[in-house]
Amino acid sequence: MASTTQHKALLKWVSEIERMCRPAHVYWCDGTKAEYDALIKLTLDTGAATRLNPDRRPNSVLFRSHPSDVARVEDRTFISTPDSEDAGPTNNWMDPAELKREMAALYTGCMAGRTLYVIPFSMGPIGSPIAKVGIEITDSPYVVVNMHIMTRVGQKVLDTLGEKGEFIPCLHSVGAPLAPGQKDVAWPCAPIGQKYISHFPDENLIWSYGSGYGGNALLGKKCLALRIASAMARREGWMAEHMLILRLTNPAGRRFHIAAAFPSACGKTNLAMLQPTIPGWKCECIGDDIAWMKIRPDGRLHAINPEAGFFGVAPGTSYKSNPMAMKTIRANSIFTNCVLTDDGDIWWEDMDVPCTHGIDWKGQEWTPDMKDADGKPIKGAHPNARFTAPARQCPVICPDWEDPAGVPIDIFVFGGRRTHVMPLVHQAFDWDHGVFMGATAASEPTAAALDVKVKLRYDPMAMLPFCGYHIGDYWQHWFEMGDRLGEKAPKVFYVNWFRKDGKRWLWPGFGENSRVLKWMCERVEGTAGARRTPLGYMPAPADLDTAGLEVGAADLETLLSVDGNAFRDELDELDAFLKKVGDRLPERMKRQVAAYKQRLGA
Ligand code: GTP
Ligand code: SPV
Ligand code: MN
Repeated sequence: MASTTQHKALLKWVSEIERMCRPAHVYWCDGTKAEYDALIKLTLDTGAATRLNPDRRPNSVLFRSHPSDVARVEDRTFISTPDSEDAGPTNNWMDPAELKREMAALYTGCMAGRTLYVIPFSMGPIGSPIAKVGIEITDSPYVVVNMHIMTRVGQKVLDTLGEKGEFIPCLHSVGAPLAPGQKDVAWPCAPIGQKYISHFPDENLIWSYGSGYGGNALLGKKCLALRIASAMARREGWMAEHMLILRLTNPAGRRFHIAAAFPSACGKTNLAMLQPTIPGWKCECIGDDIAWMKIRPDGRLHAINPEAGFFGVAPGTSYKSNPMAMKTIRANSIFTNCVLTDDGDIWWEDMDVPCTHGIDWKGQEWTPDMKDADGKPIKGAHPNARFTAPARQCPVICPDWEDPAGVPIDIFVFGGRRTHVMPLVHQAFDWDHGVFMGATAASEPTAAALDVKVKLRYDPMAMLPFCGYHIGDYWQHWFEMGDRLGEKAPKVFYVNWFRKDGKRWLWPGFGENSRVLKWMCERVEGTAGARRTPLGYMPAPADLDTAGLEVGAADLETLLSVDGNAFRDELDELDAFLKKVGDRLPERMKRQVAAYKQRLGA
């Protein structure tokens, strides 16, 4: 398609990029189904994708990435502000001029032999006062079809933009120019040292090079909706968070809206689509990864999901663990790095039925008994294999999920993956304590980022890889949002579904997590009991609805108790983490740390 916009700044930007990247063709996306189908057909024709058996998985395809391009690359992610101080201690910084020079050299001629796609997209319902428009330029048809599902793409976005509307330019290239006559590979990308995921928050600009995968390439998601948006949100007085959003309705019909921040691959999609195991409670999904929140005239914090689809972790997803996700991906979905079964469907580890033979994510013959050189089982799907599916296909999508005004948040939940130490749930004494809880959230690493090698890392508000500015300023922003919200601020909780005893989970998780959410709602209503601990308020076993729950009394006791020694042992690590934040560590955070140590008797 040719361009249909009269927006001068947009046309100028696209032609500048075209001059630099020198594509063979330029194509403006219209967001239609015909376009989606044509691009899927293109990826099938070139061998980039495999069509799945339409009887088993209608209108769905499987992609296999290059084995080096399977997740976000945090070491190659940059926050480029004029002053290095403003990126803060948790981000990689480069001088904007230098970074642009380095990247421009790579971008020069990088789209040779390829098509430059211009994708006009809206994060949030088109026209919502909370939504933002982005324009992604990419040379990857995989990115275009994924953006079709994950965002709202098309002419309507250009119409909303008019001739002068504001947009966030997002430039992406897989970084693999084709010489004349050169045959393309299934998954083009650049070597790791040439990958750059760069953000210029002062200019609202994103430049990504060298990776075709997920958050590195679908620039509306982590780059725009979190890194750039978090910096905008601070300037403009709102919040952009790595949070799922759900609506829980109790048997009396009262609605509670919950937003929960867990690090990547720590349970957001699963909680967002939760099927309560307790009678009479209903759960509906609004979003599974990102929340944009503004204080509305009623004084409350309202959240929208800026995305339109789910880019979810595949392994572990099953009818047993997350039936609603399984139903969401029954058709019209894109799969990346899963097993291809002999009957042309997809499979991954811990799916309901075992797979006895297939083609693994590397394109090799695979059986479940295969072992690597160290004798460890070879996984068929990559641990960060993903599905991309339209949110509207989720059977429990909330009828109000696209309400431009958003939903009022009652409860914030923080958490992480801790096999030891951290109890099942606790509640903050007040807002400032809640900010402290979120700020000091920690988790064991997962497959969602390639380069995290530590045993445990602090991941404040699950935003460590996604905060587009100084983390100390980010915490200060949280404190100030609390001041503005006052009595209407959400109540804050912390959870850990991942306690283990050897290989055994202490807590069954998934649908049973509804018991913990129920306790939270009852705390908000003032009806549930709790005991005071050094961490915060915690339920005694009797305060939790355990009817029909198959967890032994001893396990429950472990899950609901605080091992003071274990927390005192972690104080040195905590101090070291907070010291890194330097002189932008808010005074209110220092007071929280002191109070916490006092409660622990340290
Ligand atoms: P990102 O998309 O990377 O942001 O991840 P996420 O936070 O949405 O994580 P997701 O819900 O996809 O869960 C990641 C993994 O954790 C999956 O393999 C799940 O099966 C597993 N998981 C999720 N919830 C639970 C739970 O309550 N208990 C246990 N044991 N595992 C869980
Ligand atoms: C995450 O890593 O938190 C994700 C997947 O949601 S990605 O889009 O690749 O960032
Ligand atoms: Mn995520």
